Amino acid sequence: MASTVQTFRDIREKLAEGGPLSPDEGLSLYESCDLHTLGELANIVRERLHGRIVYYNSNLHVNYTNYCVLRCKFCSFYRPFPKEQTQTTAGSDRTDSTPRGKPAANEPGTPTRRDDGYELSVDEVVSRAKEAYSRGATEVHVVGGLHPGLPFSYYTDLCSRIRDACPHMHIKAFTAIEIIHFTRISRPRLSIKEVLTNLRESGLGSLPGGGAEIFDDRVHDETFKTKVGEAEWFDVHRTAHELGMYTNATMLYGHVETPAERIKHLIKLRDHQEESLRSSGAGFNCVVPLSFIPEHTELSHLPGPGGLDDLKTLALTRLICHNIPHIKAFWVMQTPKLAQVSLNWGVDDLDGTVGQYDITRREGDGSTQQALTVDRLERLIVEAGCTPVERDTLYRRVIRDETSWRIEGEPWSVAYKA
Ligand code: V47
Repeated sequence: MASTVQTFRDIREKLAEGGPLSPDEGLSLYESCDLHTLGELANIVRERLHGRIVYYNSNLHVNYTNYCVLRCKFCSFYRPFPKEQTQTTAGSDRTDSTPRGKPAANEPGTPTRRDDGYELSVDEVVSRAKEAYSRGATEVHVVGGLHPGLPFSYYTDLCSRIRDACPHMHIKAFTAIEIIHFTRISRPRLSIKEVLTNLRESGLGSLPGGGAEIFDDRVHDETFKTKVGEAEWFDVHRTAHELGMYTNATMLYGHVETPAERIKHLIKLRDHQEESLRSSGAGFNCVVPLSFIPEHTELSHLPGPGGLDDLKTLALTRLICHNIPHIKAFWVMQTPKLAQVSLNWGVDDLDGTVGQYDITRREGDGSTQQALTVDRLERLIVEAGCTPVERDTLYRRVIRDETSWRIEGEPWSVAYKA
């Protein structure tokens, strides 16, 4: 068997020539304890692509409902929809509905409560987006559970009303799983292409990467059996790419999957990217490895990944997905401190200010706000020896002064109150 030193030497040569890592090379890197060399290798790729730049954005996440027809074991966010309400709301137009319930906010240390379901009215989502836009946010990221009662018009209205209220705000919304759900609830039933086209005409700009989890049948059956599988996830992203729409891709790691299954997942993303870039031009903008947070889930007996595993996984993602431009550490899941360290392990993006996030919540963090200021994001980046660059969703530079922002190369600008 080749020594670790020899393996690293071979891989370093291959990377210098721009070659892709094989699954075996990925696995031997993951299994090696030499975390520093792994970081150094990942940084060869990252610096070739971006130098010392680290991107962040000024954004708002909105989770419009936690009602969901799925029962994913890794998820602490979903709430079952009360049966009688399914009958009264299914098929009805609830675009101006008042919110039911309140955002889930289990106190740390308390058992998961199943009685705090909520759905936000379109008015409420628009008002949150408007507030963020008026303070200079360039992106709204909207995702939610698979609500059994909201009609497809809720989602198209949501996009068109945000577009009308916030004309230059990029709407990144709906995971592939939600898009499949929309094909099922639309009347007459629409195809993936028709759903995406309708949403795009209503203002949708791009798709986030959620819902991918781990592309493996065993892991799928064990942890998210009721959710559609990888074929449908890729169908949605393929169709989006064919329509010229950029998307992101995630990997939820640190639960029941093995390191080899993680690597297989990343290779599938890389292969898909190759296909998309060859045939459509649009593709994945970034990979977002999501660190599993076990609290309040059916998998709460698992420890979740430690910091070293986080770093190794982020570095491996950079090395394996060499044809996907950006690797994002979503600081809400990796924590700001770990995300900062990862900037020297291949990561070049930190997501953004976020504003509020309801899908996951770490034990010990009792606040309902999960937000960072631009100052804090920039400080994290500078302390890591990197150069912060504010980007929009499509990784174009945002040029900002105290009262307005614009995108490099665009003729318009947006006034805001700092
Ligand atoms: O699809 C659910 C994951 C995802 C847990 O595209 C969990 O830029 C950890 O996709 N522990 C939603 N993860 C979030 C997401 C995302 C976030 C930030 C940026 C982007 C992007 C995408 O969160 C879900 C699921 O994979 N998730 N539960 C959990 N307990």
